[in-house]
Amino acid sequence: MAALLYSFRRCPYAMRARMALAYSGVPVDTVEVSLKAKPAQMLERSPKGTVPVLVLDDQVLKQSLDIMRWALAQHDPDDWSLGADPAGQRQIAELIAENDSTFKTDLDHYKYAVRYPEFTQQEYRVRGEAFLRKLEALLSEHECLLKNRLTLADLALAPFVRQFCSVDPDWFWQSPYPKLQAWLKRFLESALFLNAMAKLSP
Ligand SMILES: N[C@@H](CCC(=O)N[C@@H](CS)C(=O)NCC(=O)O)C(=O)O
Repeated sequence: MAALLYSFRRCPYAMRARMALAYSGVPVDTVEVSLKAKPAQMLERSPKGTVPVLVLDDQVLKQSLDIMRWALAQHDPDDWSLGADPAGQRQIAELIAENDSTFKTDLDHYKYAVRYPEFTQQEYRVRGEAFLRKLEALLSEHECLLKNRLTLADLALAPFVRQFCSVDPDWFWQSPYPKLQAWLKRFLESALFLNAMAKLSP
């Protein structure tokens, strides 16, 4: 049986999983889910009810990062996982952990500022900019986040930076982060991203 992916097109976690699976070349059947009407079969397999979910013959992966890592363990032609570089692997893990915790919180506050009225949207943006500055510094050293080529970190983070940009694109594209802008632009124009965003009907 081909692997089965439950996905939601605009979800940044699902995007990173779709890109890693496409890159690995593993055949996958994708089911586009409506988050308002999740399929019963998906909920049976993963009661926590978040996407993405990857159903394999012998296991069900319920976290986007597990799906990315599983895909790369099947086939990683350009060594995105930095297989022979334990220090690089640690850097990947740390960057993704920071993205998925503090930056994701700052992003949600910025994006949904009306729901968090203690601070203004601009104040939430300023919080998120700490991470943008960190990425800008990394991108001043190499073309991609950790090397002069893509690693798992770029693909795992880019969908979230894209969301941050989308909250106020005029602000983002004139912000003092030129390396980050160029990196995001390359990502948005990449075949990997464009193919992962191709429309499927629910
Ligand atoms: N830690 C999970 C988070 C996934 C997640 O939160 N996905 C959101 C969509 S972007 C979701 O499914 N939310 C459930 C809902 O909105 O009902 C992962 O990495 O896969």
